[in-house]
Amino acid sequence: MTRIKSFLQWLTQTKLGFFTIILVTFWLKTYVIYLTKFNLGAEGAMQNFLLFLNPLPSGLLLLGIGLFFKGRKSYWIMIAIDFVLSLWLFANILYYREFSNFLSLSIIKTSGSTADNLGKSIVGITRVTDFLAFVDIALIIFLMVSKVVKYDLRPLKLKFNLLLEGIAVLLIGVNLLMAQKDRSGLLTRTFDNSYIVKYLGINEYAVYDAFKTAQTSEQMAKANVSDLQSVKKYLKVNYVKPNSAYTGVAKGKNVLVIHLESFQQFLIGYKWKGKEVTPNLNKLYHAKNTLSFANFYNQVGQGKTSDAEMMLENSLFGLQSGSAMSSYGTSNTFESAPAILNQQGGYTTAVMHGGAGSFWNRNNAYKQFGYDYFMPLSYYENKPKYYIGYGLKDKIFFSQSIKYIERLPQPFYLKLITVTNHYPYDLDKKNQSIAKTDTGDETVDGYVQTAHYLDQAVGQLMRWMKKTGLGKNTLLVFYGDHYGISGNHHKASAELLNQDEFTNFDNLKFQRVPLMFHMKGLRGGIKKTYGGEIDVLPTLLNLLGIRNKGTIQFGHDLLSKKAPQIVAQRNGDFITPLYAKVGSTYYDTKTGEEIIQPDKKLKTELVAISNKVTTQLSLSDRVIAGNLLRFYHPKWFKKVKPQDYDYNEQKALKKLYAKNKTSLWYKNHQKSTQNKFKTDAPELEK
Ligand code: GP9
Ligand code: MN
Repeated sequence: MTRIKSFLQWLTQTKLGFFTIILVTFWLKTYVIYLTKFNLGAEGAMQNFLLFLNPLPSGLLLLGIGLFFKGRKSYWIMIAIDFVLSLWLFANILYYREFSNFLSLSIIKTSGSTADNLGKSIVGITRVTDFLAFVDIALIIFLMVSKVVKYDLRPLKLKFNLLLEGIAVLLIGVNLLMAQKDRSGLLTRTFDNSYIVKYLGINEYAVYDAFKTAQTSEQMAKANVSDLQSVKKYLKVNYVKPNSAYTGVAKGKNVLVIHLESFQQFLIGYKWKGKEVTPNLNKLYHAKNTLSFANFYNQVGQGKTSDAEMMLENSLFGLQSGSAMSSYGTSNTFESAPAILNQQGGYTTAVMHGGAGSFWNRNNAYKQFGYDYFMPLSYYENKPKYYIGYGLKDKIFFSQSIKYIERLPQPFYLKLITVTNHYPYDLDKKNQSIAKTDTGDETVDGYVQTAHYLDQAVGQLMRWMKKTGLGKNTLLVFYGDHYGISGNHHKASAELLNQDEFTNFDNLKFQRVPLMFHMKGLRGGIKKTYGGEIDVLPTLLNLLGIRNKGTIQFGHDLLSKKAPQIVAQRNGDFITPLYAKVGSTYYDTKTGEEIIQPDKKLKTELVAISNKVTTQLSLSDRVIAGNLLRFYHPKWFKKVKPQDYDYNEQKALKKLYAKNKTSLWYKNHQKSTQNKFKTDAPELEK
């Protein structure tokens, strides 16, 4: 009894006791807010442990500053620091509710109006429980006013204070190491702000974000109009006229882009145990009204999916490290596909994805791209059995997307981002309908299963399109975003391909992914042209008959007779119909043999190609890092204002459901076409 009493006395009557109260309440409050106000998706013991731990180190460090002061001041400084931290938490609670993302300096800086808008609606979106963010402060002030807590005016030893700060820094370090171990590339690859909060904490996120923002604005400040001039000059010299035989063949059609997650070209036609892995896509690949590309390469870097998107929407490369969409998507100016199609073709534009809206910073970047709608996971009904890995299972995702697709005013430009065929290629038993491969490499063997599942989902969507007639006036674009089996699985990859070995050159060729344009009446065929993701936008714009001269795009029309056919990889490797380079080794593309001693002429040629590749990449990097498109004012393009876009579900759906005579729903006698989508998804069985 006396022990408890003396502990309470210590808590309330010594400075260190007070510090303990303020630190522990701050810690617990933050943790409760993590669990109740954000969707951080902590999985497994390590992530849950770090989520619990992470408010402590920064709390110790920051609140500890108060200990350096003397007398009463010390108490009030701690409270003031607590208040600032709580305010940050509170602001994030509100922002997160509206945007499913965390506040970023670049948002506060560049789009004052986002803050304005939020300001106006703050009252509307605030909930009583949000004030939990200040509950500890209220409690502490109450304890002080009611004199339960008494000032202890004795100063603490400087050495002791420094020791506490030292421990805090050490804890931050340990936290960081544990986080990096669980999620490598956490700080460099810029996946998702919520990852930083989950692993490191909301205060560390603030520092991380400030650092990133400072870094990007410094690069931006250095850039000027003359940088854009050099890019323009380069693009002008390297301009390739598109193939006029294809110009406008898809004019005015809907464009439906199907993002095939982690889907490699080798899957096309691949059989396992006598069974086709992707029968629907195989059929499409060979169909007479499909333009298929046999030598189409992914060109992504660390930004993976987001790099693929960056290339497809902008014909700009991803960056050497991190994700361009994450680092620059919030603040940069772009001249992207959705905005171009909207302005030049009256298209309504939308992205649907059964994963988190904040992943790869989509919910900010899409506004800069000019997407009218973005429907991430929060727009979908989610149940534990619907979800796997990074999002809804594709069949569920498609089946629930129908109600949005059919409401889109036509013509539309729509991208559906699938995700079930994603590492680690896990699929529940009920959804498995082809055997795993038997290389013994666990990360590889499930790949055919999830790919098969994705293919079935695509088949179901296609049948719905046929039944509803949507297929008649839609140009379908299929593309694989990047490899599914990384270069760390040479042995298993050799087995899959039924080869004795799997060389670095094989791995380069393994980077091929599908690209198919499918449309009723399209003059198709399997093209051998070498190209990559950077080329999709110019090719698409030509098919749609949309002017594309003088734009800042690094790709070329793949159907052009003069397509340069030099396919860059983000690390500077390349492949052409004749030569390839991996690291410092050159290969003969036809034979796959290393070119050991090239003669002088060949050597010069190889170096010239190599230089072209690096020039291209670095100029594209300059466009992004310098935000050069802000200096670019072509007559035919109106700048996109991100504040014109709002992905708030209620508002967006109200707009979408407003009667529109061009929508599929309207044309179907104002009835849903949902019943025409047939799926065998076991989760949806009655
Ligand atoms: C997540 C998904 C996966 O939303 O698009 O991205 P990836 O890991 O493939 O880059
Ligand atoms: Mn991907």
